[in-house]
Amino acid sequence: MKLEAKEDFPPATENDARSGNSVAAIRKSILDHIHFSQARLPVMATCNDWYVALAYTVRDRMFGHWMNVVQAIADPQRKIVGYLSAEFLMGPHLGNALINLGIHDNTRAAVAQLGLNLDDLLAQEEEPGLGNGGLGRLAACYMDSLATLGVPALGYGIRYEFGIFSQEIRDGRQVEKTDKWLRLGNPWEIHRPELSCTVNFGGRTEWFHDERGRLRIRWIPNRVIKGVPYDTPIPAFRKDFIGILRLWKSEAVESFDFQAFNVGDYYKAVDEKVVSETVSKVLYPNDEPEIGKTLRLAQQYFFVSCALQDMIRVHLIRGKALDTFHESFAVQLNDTHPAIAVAELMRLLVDEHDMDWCEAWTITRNVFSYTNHTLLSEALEKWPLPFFGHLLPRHLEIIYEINHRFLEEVRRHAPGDDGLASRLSIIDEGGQKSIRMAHLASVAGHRINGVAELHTKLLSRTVLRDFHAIYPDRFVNVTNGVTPRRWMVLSNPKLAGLLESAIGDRWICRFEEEIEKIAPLADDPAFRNHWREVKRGNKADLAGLIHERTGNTVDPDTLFDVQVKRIHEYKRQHLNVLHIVTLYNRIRRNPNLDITPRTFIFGGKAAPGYAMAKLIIKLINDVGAVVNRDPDVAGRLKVVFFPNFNVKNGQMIYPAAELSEQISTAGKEASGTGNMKFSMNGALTIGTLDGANVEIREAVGPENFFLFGLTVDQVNDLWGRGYNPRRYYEENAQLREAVDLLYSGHFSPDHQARFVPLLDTLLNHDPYMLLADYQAYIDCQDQIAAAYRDQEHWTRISILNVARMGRFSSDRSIREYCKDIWRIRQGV
Ligand code: T68
Repeated sequence: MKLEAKEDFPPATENDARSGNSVAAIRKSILDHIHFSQARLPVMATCNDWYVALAYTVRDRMFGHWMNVVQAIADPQRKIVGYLSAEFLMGPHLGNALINLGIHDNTRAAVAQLGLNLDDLLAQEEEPGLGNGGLGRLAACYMDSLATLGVPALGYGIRYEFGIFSQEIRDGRQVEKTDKWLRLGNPWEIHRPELSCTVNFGGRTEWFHDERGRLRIRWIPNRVIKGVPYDTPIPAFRKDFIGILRLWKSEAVESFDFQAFNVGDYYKAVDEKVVSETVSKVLYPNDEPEIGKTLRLAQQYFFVSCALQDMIRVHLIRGKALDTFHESFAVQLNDTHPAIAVAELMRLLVDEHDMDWCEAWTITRNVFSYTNHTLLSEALEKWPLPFFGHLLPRHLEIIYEINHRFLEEVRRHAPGDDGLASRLSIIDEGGQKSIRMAHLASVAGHRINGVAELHTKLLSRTVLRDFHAIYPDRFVNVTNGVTPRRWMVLSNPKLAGLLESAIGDRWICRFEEEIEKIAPLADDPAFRNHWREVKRGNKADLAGLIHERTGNTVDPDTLFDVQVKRIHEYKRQHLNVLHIVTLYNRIRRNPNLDITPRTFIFGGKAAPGYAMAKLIIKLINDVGAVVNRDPDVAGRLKVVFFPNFNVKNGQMIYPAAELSEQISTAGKEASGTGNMKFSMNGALTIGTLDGANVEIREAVGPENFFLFGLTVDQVNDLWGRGYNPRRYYEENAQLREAVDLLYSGHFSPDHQARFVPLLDTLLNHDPYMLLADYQAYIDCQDQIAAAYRDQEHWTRISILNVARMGRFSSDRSIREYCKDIWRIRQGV
């Protein structure tokens, strides 16, 4: 089907008053929206009114592109990506849209003509924090690349009313505040009530005879809610194309209200509404145990069911029969959170659309593929059987059937190997019976991918080893990538300007081929000077922001050593603290010591229920408080905890960093993506051989990467031999001195024993092997301190880091997904 623009409804064009990109057209459009959308006199308009008017102005300019996507979605020849993710951490839309639409400069001028400053309007936007960290941000980078590569894509997720909590630091501790991001409205989304779906929960199943006399099963739910989609356009970089982010809000179904009203029970009706709306109310922080969290499972099923109903609707609009559904859609499961989609598609095809099981299974297998983001056993999703059956009785039956048929296949493959069958089973029969969601996703997915080479290798040797043994061809690696649009052009305009003056602007969307062209300039002293000026400017900007947010004064001429990411023991922020305490001890011993002055910048949220992570935040702040005010230190060490690390703050922090801390225990970080953002912005990395660090080091060259620490094999070997952390403490005077100072209460005079739980864990168990890696880390940091003194050499390495980051653009990742997983041709 081709959608023709009717002659009497000509499409909007560039020159249209409504959508033109000249300064005058943009200015007129903003004023129109102040009047027609906000109903304000310009003299009375608030900063938010101007922001909203500008957001609508920008959004108007995407609608023409939207129509191109509608064409592509309606074209039965084109496969569509359905990206299913419980999280999309998009970050603020306005700045990104101005860059991608190519109207940044004209907008700045138009806004200035209205007597306003664009930066104030950019600051007005509340960040949509609909994700926890890397996984959600990856989904956002992928939406940007899908649009930019012209691949028709629908990102499906949940329109949480409250996103990730916002973090305040009080007395050195994390305090969580609810994130009321929708308080002042959201001008980027289009409400589409006509595309609503209903979703069932609970109840039971029963057999019945259909009109043709066949015995079938139907689900009699005891609760029905409605999913209402809100669409946000995700603009391509300088192309007439967008991606659609379709997020679902849960609401009460009208019929429920009516039932209650009919019997005069107004309060029951209102209660129904409240309960229904709860489903999309709040994002769960990661690292919280999921056992017993009915709402979490309800959320997963809710958005996945809406998404699949929506995809089936699109497919049928294309005029095609359901048996070709897999030709219309490739559906990616972003981790196991949407894995219930496997059972839901089977239910929709078999129960609702009367399809034969085997045919439905073939389609399902063709449609889905699964991305794994973690090897940590505690993070692998499992749902207890009775609990699951209570919420989704029909899906439990379907999973049993899928499992039964799968295990038959396994037994044919390896007759008599009951151990293999029980290890592979979707149902974990050991202890409390539960459903292993990673197994469900792996049985169904025609492709299973890890997110970095090392991670994919470990995945097929550990967590999914048995799957790899029987289905080796399903496993592929797609190393993560990040978008250079947001993480360079938008967040680091000074660097982008310098790059543009040197090699033009093709690197922005052809990063892999173009960015290496700056490598020869590493040998050009004038270019290196410009490079340093850019970094110095970004550091000064960040220093201003640090002062505003924390009251700390930091010196932009010190080495900016940065670790920003979720707070987790495996990421080892406390190893970084041990280094700080070690330097502090050296200065206390010799106040005249000639050390390279450093500013240590930390940022990140701890899951509200993760006590150890919260204690690490307190540790950073307590150590900072003492070090920062010690006169002997004389400003040579500064420690700051930047509160509320999120996308907006990240955009200020990455460009100012000189050293990127990627120091997880080898084998624990699936990929990392912050490591890529830092390096693209000219920071050098200190890192272990973990996640994508391995590939970053290969790309930039081992001589331009500060490597330390045990490898995965060495870590396993040490566990095998019996790891005794206390031995490292006893045998290493420097380490002992640091640990003892922490034990002594020097940094916590108000509560001497504050850090005992953390220190005892290190000495007695040390599950992340900080003590084993301590000396290697300190030695490596000493080398860095020396290297920083040779600024010409440091700058050279910094330039080479950026030049060699081509592989880490999310455009490359998406090309690989298209080719190896989705079997999609690229678009416009
Ligand atoms: C991250 N995972 C990986 N999980 O830790 C990181 N978990 O190495 C990788 O680079 C990134 O994914 C992208 O692949 C997460 O961010 C979560 O946020 C999460 C959320 C809910 C439940 C479990």
